[in-house]
Amino acid sequence: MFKNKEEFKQIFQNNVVSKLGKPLNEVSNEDVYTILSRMLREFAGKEWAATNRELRQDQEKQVYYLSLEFLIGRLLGNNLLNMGLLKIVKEGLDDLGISLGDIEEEEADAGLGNGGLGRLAACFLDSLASLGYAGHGCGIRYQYGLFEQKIVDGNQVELPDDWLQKGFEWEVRRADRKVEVRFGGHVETREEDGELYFTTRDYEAVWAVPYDVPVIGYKGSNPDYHINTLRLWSAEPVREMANRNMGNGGGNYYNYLNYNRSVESISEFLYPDDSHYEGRLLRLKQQYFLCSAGLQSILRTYDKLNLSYDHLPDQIAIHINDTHPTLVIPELMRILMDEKGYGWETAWDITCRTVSYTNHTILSEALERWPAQMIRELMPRVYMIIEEINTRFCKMLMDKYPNDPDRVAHMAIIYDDQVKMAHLAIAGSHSVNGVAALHTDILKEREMRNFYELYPQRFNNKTNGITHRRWLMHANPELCDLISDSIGSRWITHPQELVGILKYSEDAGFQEKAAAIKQHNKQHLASYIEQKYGTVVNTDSIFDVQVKRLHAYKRQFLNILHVMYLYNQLKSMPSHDMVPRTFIFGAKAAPGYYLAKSTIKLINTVANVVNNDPDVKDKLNVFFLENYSVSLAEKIIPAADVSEQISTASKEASGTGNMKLMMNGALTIGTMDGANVEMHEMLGDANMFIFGLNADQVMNYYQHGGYNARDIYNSDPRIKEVVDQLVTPGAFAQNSYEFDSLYRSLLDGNDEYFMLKDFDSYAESHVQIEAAYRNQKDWLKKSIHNIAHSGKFSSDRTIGQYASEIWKIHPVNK
Ligand code: 26Q
Repeated sequence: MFKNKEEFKQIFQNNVVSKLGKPLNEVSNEDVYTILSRMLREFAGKEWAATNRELRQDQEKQVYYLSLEFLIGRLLGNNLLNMGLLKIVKEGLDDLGISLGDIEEEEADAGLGNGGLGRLAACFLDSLASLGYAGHGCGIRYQYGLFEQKIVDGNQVELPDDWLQKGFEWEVRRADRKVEVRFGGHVETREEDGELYFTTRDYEAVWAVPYDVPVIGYKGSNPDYHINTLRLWSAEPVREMANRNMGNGGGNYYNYLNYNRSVESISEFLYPDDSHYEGRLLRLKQQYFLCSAGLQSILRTYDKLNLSYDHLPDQIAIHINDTHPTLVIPELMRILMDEKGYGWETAWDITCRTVSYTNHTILSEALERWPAQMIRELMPRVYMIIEEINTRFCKMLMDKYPNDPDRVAHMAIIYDDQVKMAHLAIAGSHSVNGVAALHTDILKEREMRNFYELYPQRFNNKTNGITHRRWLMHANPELCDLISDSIGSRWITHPQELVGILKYSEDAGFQEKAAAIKQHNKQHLASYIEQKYGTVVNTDSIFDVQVKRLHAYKRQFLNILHVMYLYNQLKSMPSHDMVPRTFIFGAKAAPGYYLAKSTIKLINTVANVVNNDPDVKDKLNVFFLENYSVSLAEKIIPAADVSEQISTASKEASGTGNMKLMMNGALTIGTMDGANVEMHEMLGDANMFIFGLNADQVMNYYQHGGYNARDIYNSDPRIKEVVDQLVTPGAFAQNSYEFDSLYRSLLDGNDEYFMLKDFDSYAESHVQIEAAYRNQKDWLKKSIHNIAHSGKFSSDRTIGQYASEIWKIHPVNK
């Protein structure tokens, strides 16, 4: 590769000439992007092969992280960073009059995920590789990622995300490693010497073709690179199926074309919903496609070891990211029994010791329950095995709780002709974890209490984390340099050592530099907004940020109601001395989620009024930034002063945006929910603004009633005014119906998410934020405390815990 800037420039220019046949002054940014990423990929390729060789030789235990989502975002900048080449390349390109930042903008985001769960998988891959673990991702190469969001007249419009259009430079197609996945057909059972044998006939076959993406670990001062693999599967038709469809069976060429279409649809798009499970056949097909293909390739690698399958759990760990890949459990059972000749008991033991499961939600509407009939038709043999798992599981329960048939019914895997995937996942794995302490407690004490009583040793907590390499070093390089200049750079490999900057929390010099960096980041974001939307942004205002998927429980609605209240206040008291605020939103709504889309419309409607009212425009601004994505997050988060983490307590399993914002020095206004609780544990009331009901209070209301939203509406004039404004044409609404369902969700629906209940204490916290911000020295001290304590939330800590406590793996010895 290249060891210094001059070498880089030489090689880069040679590539430009040999690959493009153009002089340097004629190349476009897109050309530069392509050349640069190819250079890196080729270079990484050699190191990748070296890691693979090493893993084979050492016979290290391998982890496979199965996930329907990997929200990896852009790779150029991060790969440069992790390879230790960022500085050389940036300066080299500068010399040639090219800005690396502009080149990075050429890359399409790999948006193969909805939100938290998908981004967590991506952060985990970065930590696995950076810590030197043999841990790989296994997912689907969706042709279309999460939709591109446009705002038209204040409304969300979804466009297909054609991210592969210009090619994806980081992937390698491995047609030689394709595997066959089989759907449908019927099972033939035959008995021989007292043994039963099962064969599936007349199935439909599809090819799963892997595309491998190198996951390059942070090199730091290591002599070697550690490069794992993210293997993404793409569905392709099997040509021989043409014979079958066109042959004597009465089929014809049109059948084959239909088959082609239906195969391609398997990996065509990502389901754009992160909260409402729907029993869609195509989604189930995607899930089985991933499990079957992933497992075949995992076992093929294992076969090279020439060990008996008794040793599988010592060599392989399979982790399922929520219940979406749960079918890996019956699929592994099928292979062990039907193909490897194991009996039930041993196969079950091997399976349970191999698989582990993470739960990411307690929202009941998100729990997967597939109609039994659907699974039976799509994978008949797998369904037989699920039935047998259920029969044995229920029998065991009946033996254990002979007088408690209700409990057995509640815990059954198949009930009411539905397969409960969470029950299957718990029964068939050795570890079940929640993603924050509070979330795990709620699982153990409420949602999965029966399972916890049955298998207490399986349940454990692994509080989520984020990779500080992308979210601090890459997104906020100036802050990263300030930290390293002050405490050295050991924190980069030991992020908990960020606490070292605490000693500078009141240091005027450090504070000034931190303030200047925040200001610079705010200007950077402001120019993005000004360029894109043509609106001026007041960079002397508090940047108050809420960026995440749009969902009722996340309460963007509460935020905008409060903005409406601030506006009303300013209008009625023009001389009101308010610290200027800029409220920034970024959020995609599931395309079929009406209330969420109405909330987007409301935010844009309020923005339009507020930003165009000369009475308030110096003090209050609202921006909805369209198409929130990983790359946009990297622009917004370093510029934030305030982080809105305001979910109804008990609803947000963890949250990870909260951690990213904390790490970049934003102060949190939040409820005692998810990982906020653990942030508060480290920060205390002095450095965080906690408000609202806690989880116990919320769950008590749900259980025992006693909340009346209308009472609050009637007794608090601030609330009555903003709620009425939703349906009264005038200040905001154009007519009485466009926000009617939002209005009704509060009053007729009795405010399921306690927005009105929490409004007063939320508003009070905002008053405290304002007061705190007026004291800049004190604010900076709080901000530095946030950065200092964010080390706990590095995904390196999280992955270390998964590795030692669940997967039992060690870093590969170099
Ligand atoms: C399921 C079946 C069919 C179609 C879609 C789905 C589906 C897809 C995505 C269900 C859920 C999701 C995503 C859930 C998610 O992102 N959960 C978030 O996970 C984060 C990482 O643990 C947590 O921090 C968040 O609190 C949690 O909401």
